[in-house]
Amino acid sequence: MKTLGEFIVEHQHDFPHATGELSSLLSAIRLAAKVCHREINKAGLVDITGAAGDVNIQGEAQQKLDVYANNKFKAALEARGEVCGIASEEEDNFVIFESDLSRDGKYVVLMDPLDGSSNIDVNVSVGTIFSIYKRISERGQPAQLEDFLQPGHKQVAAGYVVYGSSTMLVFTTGNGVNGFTYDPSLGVFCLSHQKIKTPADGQIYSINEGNYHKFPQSVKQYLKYCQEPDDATNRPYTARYIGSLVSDFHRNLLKGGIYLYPSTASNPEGKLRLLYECNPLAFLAEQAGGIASDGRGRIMDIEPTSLHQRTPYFIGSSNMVKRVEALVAELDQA
Ligand code: P6P
Repeated sequence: MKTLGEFIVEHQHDFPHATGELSSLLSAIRLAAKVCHREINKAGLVDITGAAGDVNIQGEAQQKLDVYANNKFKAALEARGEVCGIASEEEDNFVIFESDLSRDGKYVVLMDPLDGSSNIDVNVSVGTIFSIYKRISERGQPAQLEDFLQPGHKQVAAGYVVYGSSTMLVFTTGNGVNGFTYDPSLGVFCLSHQKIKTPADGQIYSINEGNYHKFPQSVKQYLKYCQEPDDATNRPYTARYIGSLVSDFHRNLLKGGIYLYPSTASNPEGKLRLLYECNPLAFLAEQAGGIASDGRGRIMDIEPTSLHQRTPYFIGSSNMVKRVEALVAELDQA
């Protein structure tokens, strides 16, 4: 059995420009994940579920656990000094860490502290997503917006915590994807999924088909392909949609499959946020042999223009995403 702490120490020479700071940063995320695990797993027992009464910048009712998770990850990251600021789905603007210790921090972190939180009250899995960049602005100065608006291919690390039937932390520093399962009796994350590789083909598609009539023609054609019987290609595929991105992504990563959240008439830019949902999972998908696309190009090549911008999103098994891209290209040329 290898713990996450042992793994971080053992592999820190793999980390870009390894100086031990990224290791310490990952340890801060590990701590916050344990604290959130504890609260999420007793959410039904204490009055911590339900709306916190506020509305976030997305116009979504904030769940108390959203706010709790945001505060815990923010506090854990600020306490270590490696991070000069964070951006979060739950924060209107980026947050500068003011202490002298943090002002000189080498990294910024972007996160969705509790994705899928509308599922909390019905006991469905939720997740934390995080993305780590080296700052661009001068060390010793406050973090700047430019530090947060970097394309996804500049990430130095990314990962997620899925609070499901067990709690797992899955991350990459650019040297493959590894998964750690939390053992609450010991209070440690143990290496359980080493060097995760996602199958090039899968038989699972994840999409909210309730939006069918608002989908672009290319997506409608892809759904028709998924549903057509064809023994040679193991179709019809299976529809699996939890409504919690981290859970759908995690299952598809391990088993093969594709998650689709296209643009629709009501959401022309799609629903998912580029910086703290799409880019971190894209880093993981590519490290595991998969693909993440906006339908026309690589998610991690998009040059961001705002913190909370959205993008159409197709991620998972490479051959499945490539098929969607081919349909989009075909219809673009029609
Ligand atoms: P819809 C949760 O709000 C989320 O951001 C993802 O976790 C999830 O995959 C998606 O939105 C669900 O959106 O429109 O299908 O309810």
